[in-house]
Amino acid sequence: MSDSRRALITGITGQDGAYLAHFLLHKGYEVFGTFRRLSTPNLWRLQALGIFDRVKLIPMELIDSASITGALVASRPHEVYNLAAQSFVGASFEQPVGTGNVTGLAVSRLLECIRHVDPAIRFYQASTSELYGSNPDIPHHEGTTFMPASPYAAAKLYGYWVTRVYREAYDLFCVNGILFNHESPLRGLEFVTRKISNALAKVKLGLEDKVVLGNLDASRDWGFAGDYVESMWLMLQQDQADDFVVATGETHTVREFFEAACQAAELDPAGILEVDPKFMRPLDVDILLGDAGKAHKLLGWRPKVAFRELVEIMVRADLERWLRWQRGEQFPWDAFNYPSEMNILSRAMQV
Ligand code: NAP
Ligand code: G4F
Repeated sequence: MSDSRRALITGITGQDGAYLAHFLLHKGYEVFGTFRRLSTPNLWRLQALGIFDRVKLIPMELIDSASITGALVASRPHEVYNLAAQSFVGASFEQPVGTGNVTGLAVSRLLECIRHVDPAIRFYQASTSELYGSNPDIPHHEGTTFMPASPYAAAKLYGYWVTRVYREAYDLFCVNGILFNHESPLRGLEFVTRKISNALAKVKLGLEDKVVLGNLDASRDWGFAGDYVESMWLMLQQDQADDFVVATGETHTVREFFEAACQAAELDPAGILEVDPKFMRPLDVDILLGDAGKAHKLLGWRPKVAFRELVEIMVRADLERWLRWQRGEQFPWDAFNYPSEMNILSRAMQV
């Protein structure tokens, strides 16, 4: 073990895990991260950021307390960032029990292990704006009433409260980051922003002729993931454990995101958008808009990338990927893991 500060990131293979690992390495941390055993490893984001060789990977499964204890003992962290979760709201309607276990109950497993292994560990819980759900009272802030509107949000509500309970009952340094949507070129392809940037890149290159979406009227407060991971770290550097909203303070509909992305790709939006009810949820969140005033004041945190720039970054990145793929290049990328991309990838290969 080195003398530098050590961080353990659960879910290091995900979007935020990769950006946070990158951020902490730059701060001089020794970074440990957990991954789960899959039939095909999912390490493309760490490779894309060029940090795969610099992080120490530990196998861990959130439903297995023994593996959580094992990860804590192996890494002896000063800070734990709990980012691992079943994080896709849509899937939580199909897997409500599994989501409750992994996204909710697992927070108790982690906190209980921390309490016994080393109660001095500082703990960050990835809470979410989805907690506000159907509460129309915007902008949402730390005092706004939670009204979860999905099994995912209900599970996160459990995680939020149990984090507070351990703070108060056992005096552990535990915080909730109530982060509003944050996106990037490393976002999973099932989330609407990346789905749009990826689909428009294919339309631009003549590989596809339309983009098929669900609810176009939903409105989200979208920021850049690379900015948001800094707030996680800042929360764990404070004298007092507390909970913070992290947001841009701007909200846009899915339709607006689509139109901005068309502009970035220099495509005419007319005629290339289709709505399919299969992408509608049994219950959706109409609008999210965050007031990050407390984070501005106490953490000194502010978003750097604005909406238009975020859209442009994402569209540019996906265009570049499909161009590289057309040139036959090999590079870290997720399209090959998605059934939605398979017919295009295989059709083009036969040509
Ligand atoms: P993500 O890309 O979906 O990453 C989720 C991570 O959790 C992945 O590393 C995944 O591993 C891991 N994981 C899933 N199930 C697991 C299990 N059973 N055991 C161990 N690991 C498991 O999500 P993200 O966008 O980075 O978000 C990070 C966290 O912030 C999540 O908790 C999410 O709910 C929360 N959050 C996200 C946002 C946002 O807008 N991005 C906003 C608020 C809160 P695999 O790679 O193997 O799948
Ligand atoms: O991109 P989404 O799937 O993200 P959602 O549901 O807001 O959840 C994300 O942000 C949360 C923070 O608020 C995180 F806690 C959570 O882990 C995740 O990162 O959907 C955004 C909106 C929804 O209203 C959805 O119904 O876009 C709408 N939408 C419209 N068409 C679509 C689609 N969503 C997806 N995924 N795919 C569509 O075709």
